[in-house]
Amino acid sequence: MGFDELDVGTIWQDGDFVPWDDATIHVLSHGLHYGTGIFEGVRCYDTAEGPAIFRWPEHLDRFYLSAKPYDMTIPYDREELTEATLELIRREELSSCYIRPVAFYGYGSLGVSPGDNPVNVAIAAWPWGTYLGEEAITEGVDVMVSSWRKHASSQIPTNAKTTGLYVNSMLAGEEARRNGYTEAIVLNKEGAVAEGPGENLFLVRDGEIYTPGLSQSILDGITRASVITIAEELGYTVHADAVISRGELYTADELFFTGTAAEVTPIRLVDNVSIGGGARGPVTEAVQSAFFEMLAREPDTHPEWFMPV
Ligand code: PPE
Repeated sequence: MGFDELDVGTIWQDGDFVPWDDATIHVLSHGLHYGTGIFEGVRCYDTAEGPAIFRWPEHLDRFYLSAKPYDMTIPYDREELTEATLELIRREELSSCYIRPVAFYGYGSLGVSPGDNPVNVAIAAWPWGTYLGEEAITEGVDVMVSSWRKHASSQIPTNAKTTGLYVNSMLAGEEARRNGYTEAIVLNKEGAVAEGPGENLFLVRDGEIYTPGLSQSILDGITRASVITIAEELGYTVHADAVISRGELYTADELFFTGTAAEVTPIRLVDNVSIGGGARGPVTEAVQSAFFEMLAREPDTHPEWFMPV
């Protein structure tokens, strides 16, 4: 996705709405050198009840929680960030968009200690379609088990959405794409399945659903939590605390990714092994269509998950 072709003019930066091209920072900003930032990815959908942000309070919760291990005080409260986001979407007249709040240690001094450097905060919103390609949602994607392992949570808090963490995601994803795959699956330090570079992972076997537990070095995905709820409402048994071995990927009946950007994306091939029938499976399809119905709010099954714009 390139920004050049986007018709979005404004970004909220440190309390002000500024023209898109002016939302810049100093090259000696701490966060650029040391990855000391935290961020969120949120989607606003054009629902039957009007434009609405999906699970905003949960994303805000995670934003503040991500800052905690880094002793980073975000100098705006929830109301300020909520107002800024709503105002941004209204100004840009976006009916559906991706929202990217980011906070990082800014410019002041260098050296690993952030010292008294300010914490800068920005929020941008722009239209963002499917994450893994137009056909991914129906056809599924081909993925590769990365040779890179996920950070252990003893090395870096993997439950915080830290900018620096994503160099690992980039390495894994690019390795997969160099090898002709669309995306990677990343194992944790113990060799069990963790997640994708920017997605949580679900496995279907004998009609039941499994997903790695929070102790497996995964992000506590908000789409993951929503999909668990929806799958249970559909009557599926969900094992949300699973430990999944690499071998179980190849023998799974179905696999799918979840994430704000990826939504629910089927996986049809891992390494060179086709999964199930090599196409989106029936459980994935059932969960996926309930998920997209919920997002369209037709029917309005989870109104409590939406904040109107
Ligand atoms: N794991 C990782 C590592 C991850 O980055 C994401 C979101 C998830 C799981 C799913 O979490 P959730 O969005 O709360 O369901 N990845 C974000 C960034 C993607 C990007 O390329 O940038 C996202 O989907 O917004």
